[in-house]
Amino acid sequence: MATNDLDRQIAKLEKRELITEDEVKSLCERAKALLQDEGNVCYVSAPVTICGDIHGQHFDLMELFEVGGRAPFQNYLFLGDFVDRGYYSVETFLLLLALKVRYPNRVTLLRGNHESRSITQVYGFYDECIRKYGSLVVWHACTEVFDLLCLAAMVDNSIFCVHGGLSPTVVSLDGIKGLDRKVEVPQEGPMCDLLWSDPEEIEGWSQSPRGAGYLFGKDVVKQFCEENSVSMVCRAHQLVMEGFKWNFDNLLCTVWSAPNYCYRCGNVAAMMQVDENLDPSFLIFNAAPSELREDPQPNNVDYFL
Ligand SMILES: [Mn+2]
Repeated sequence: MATNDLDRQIAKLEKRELITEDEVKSLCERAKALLQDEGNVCYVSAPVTICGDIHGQHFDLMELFEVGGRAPFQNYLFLGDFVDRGYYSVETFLLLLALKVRYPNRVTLLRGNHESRSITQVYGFYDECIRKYGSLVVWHACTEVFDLLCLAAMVDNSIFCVHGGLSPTVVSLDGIKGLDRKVEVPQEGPMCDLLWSDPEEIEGWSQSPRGAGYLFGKDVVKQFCEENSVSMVCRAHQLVMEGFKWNFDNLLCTVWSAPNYCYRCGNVAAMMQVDENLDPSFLIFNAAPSELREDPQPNNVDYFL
């Protein structure tokens, strides 16, 4: 696939125009070849803009790029949950994937708990693929890419980034690097925990109300940071009304990048900009203005409910 083909596909996907099934297949093959060689923990250099959940809100992803700047002029690290819930999971994931393939050193995509066969069959992406392409070819191609997405990232060997949180069974970076990630997200175990866990004001570990992953306290994060020479943990996975939230005396930050989540939560969204000195600052953004969007009405879409 030539670069100008890729640029043309990016231009279409930015306008929420679908690319052909054959184009999706070859884009996914190229992405798989690229991701195949990555480790479970990928290494990213600052400056970089870190983004949380997107969930198929394509108009708002374009607003994110409007506010945060475009790749390749800005480096981006997305913490997963590209699909499900919103109306444009297909266009959202394919756009981010095309940007990854076009600018591999500028764009990093981590796996979220929604980048999974079982979850997408319940929360929208599977149905959207059938509705928009009339078959499961695109869903199959995308889920094969999901299996290769990195589990975590380190920014300048200092900031540990992951979709959900930590795992009680893998408490070192080397342990995470040793996992077999190239599988469907398991229902339990360390890989599941990294994608599903949440911080909480507790000591140690506790069962998660989500039914997957764990809740973990400040002592857990403190120990993880000390033993792995990590300065802080940056993660997504939980809606935050203000777009970002610090926990545990600034040892952990949650970043959320889907404004007015599910088109009704009323929250703002954020990106964390990490500069050359590893100092974080936040860009806050709102949902794309309603006069610019043509989202279906929530009440008319069955899968949304
Ligand atoms: Mn999530």
